[in-house]
Amino acid sequence: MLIKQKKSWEISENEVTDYAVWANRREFLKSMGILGGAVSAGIAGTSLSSLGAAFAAPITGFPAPRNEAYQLDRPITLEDEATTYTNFYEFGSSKNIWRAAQRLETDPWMVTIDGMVDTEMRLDAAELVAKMGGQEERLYRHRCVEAWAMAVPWTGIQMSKLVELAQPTSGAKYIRMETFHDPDIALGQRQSWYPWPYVEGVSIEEAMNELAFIGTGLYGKGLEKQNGAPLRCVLPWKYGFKGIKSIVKFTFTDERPVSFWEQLNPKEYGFWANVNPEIDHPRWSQATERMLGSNDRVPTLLYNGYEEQVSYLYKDMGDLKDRLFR
Ligand SMILES: Nc1nc2c(c(=O)[nH]1)N[C@H]1C(S)=C(S)[C@@H](COP(=O)(O)O)O[C@H]1N2
Ligand SMILES: [Mo]
Repeated sequence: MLIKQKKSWEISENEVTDYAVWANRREFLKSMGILGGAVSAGIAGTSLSSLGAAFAAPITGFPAPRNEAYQLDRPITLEDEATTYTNFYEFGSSKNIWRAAQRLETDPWMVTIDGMVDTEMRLDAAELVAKMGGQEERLYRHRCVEAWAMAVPWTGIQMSKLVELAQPTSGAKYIRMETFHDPDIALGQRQSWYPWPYVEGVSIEEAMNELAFIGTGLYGKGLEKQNGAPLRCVLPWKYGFKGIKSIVKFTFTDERPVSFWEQLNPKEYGFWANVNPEIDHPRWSQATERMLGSNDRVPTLLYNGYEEQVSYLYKDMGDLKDRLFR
């Protein structure tokens, strides 16, 4: 059977429809006088967010067209493995938290973009996705610092589109990202020795790299809660802990953010955290990794196999150890 392959830049019919639904919703809000003066207020969309939350709809547009530029060197991990073996400390420190994560309410989901930007914004996740221009699917490798790995089809949006939307001021150097904080729902957040909420960060240069991705889906569907619904970060050349889940805030700043794991243990979890087989974790080797669903170990690749795309980001950073791990 001949299947017409969509080019990566072609927008899918799904997304066109979704955009129309979204635009109608805006029209509806406008007709009710809710959207009226929002833009002239200090924070654009404030009145939409407080009143509009009730109208929010989940992110749609799945499956999104696959961007064939991103290929894998290994089989795709079974969906069951990737959705039942997850790290999400908000719901507990074991890998088996997928049931506990179902308590998270992800619709509506308000996201704040603030800090060193032209106009601060507060808007629901689906609206943010629509404003960034729709989604695509990419096959990426994923490497946890604990030396397990997977290969999965993410749906999402290139992170550069967030930067374009936010219009950072010239002094901004980093994006600080933050996960929700709700210990009533996420019982792991009652463990007071962790520095909640989970925080991560990237330099704006990194965010502009083509691989940096805001994930909204996995296996052609919206993200499962345990995988970080409704939107998370995906940085395939870095250790998985950089891929912060269930993001509620993007702050543009001139100060390097201190990540959750870095704050807990800076000797073991550095800010840059680029995958490197030659720099061992203080407590284990990083030379090999185990693919989820298998007991075999395969060699770890420098920058998780994405050296060609990302090495320019770190070439002037000095000491190898600092540049590749810390
Ligand atoms: N908010 C939050 N984000 C998080 C984590 C977490 O505990 N909390 N764990 C990280 C780690 S260590 C990894 S390996 C990836 C795992 O993503 P996955 O469970 O979807 O495979 O999420 C990262 N993002
Ligand atoms: Mo991880």
